Amino acid sequence: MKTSDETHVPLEGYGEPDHEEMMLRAHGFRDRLHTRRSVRNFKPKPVARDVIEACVATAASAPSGANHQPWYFACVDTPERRHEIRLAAEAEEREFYGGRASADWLDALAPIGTDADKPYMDVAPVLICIFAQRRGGVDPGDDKKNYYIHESVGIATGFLLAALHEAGLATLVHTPNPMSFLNRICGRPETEKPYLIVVAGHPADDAMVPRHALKKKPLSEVMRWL
Ligand code: IYR
Repeated sequence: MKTSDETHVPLEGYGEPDHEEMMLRAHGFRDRLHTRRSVRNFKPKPVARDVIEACVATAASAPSGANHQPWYFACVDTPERRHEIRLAAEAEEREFYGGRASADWLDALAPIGTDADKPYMDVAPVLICIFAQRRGGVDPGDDKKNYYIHESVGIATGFLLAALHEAGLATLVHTPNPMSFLNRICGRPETEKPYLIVVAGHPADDAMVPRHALKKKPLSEVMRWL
């Protein structure tokens, strides 16, 4: 039996399930995540902070470059601040839809039916503003260079979306560009890059989602064995 030393501890948590059990779990997780949709119609019903905290804890357990955990989750649930974010985001989106976006890009978005209005940012109870830290380290107060920031924060965001979905919440990834206004509104330093906003809450009873998003590529197009 392995024992702990200065730098390593025994691995825990892997039960070596048999094939049947693995398929059961893999299919179960696949089927759960297949029901996730990007939702733009929310209920104004509040979500308890401890639910969001548990989901952020899942996100924050993600692997990261040198385990520096180069992320910060500014969770906004006050209506005034959500409104402030909405107004700033819509200002950028008006520029985007009004000329900054290429014709190709607008064509690609047409089936989703988005425009510069983001009323759901006032309606959904929580906006999770994710920041990527260029500097940091494992311990509080560290000021080391961080590595693979985008990869790390992207993985953590995936964990977060899966956790929120599993908790029964609808989500939308929103990326106004540029979004440096988030540093000001969330009080984050300039060394942090706003990565994206995850809008979270209960879906509206009459929520509709784009048919376009149901079309997922078959496995044969996204993978092969070599
Ligand atoms: N950020 C804009 C535009 C947008 C871009 C992509 I790529 C999308 O998949 C969806 C929207 C907006 O939120 O409207």
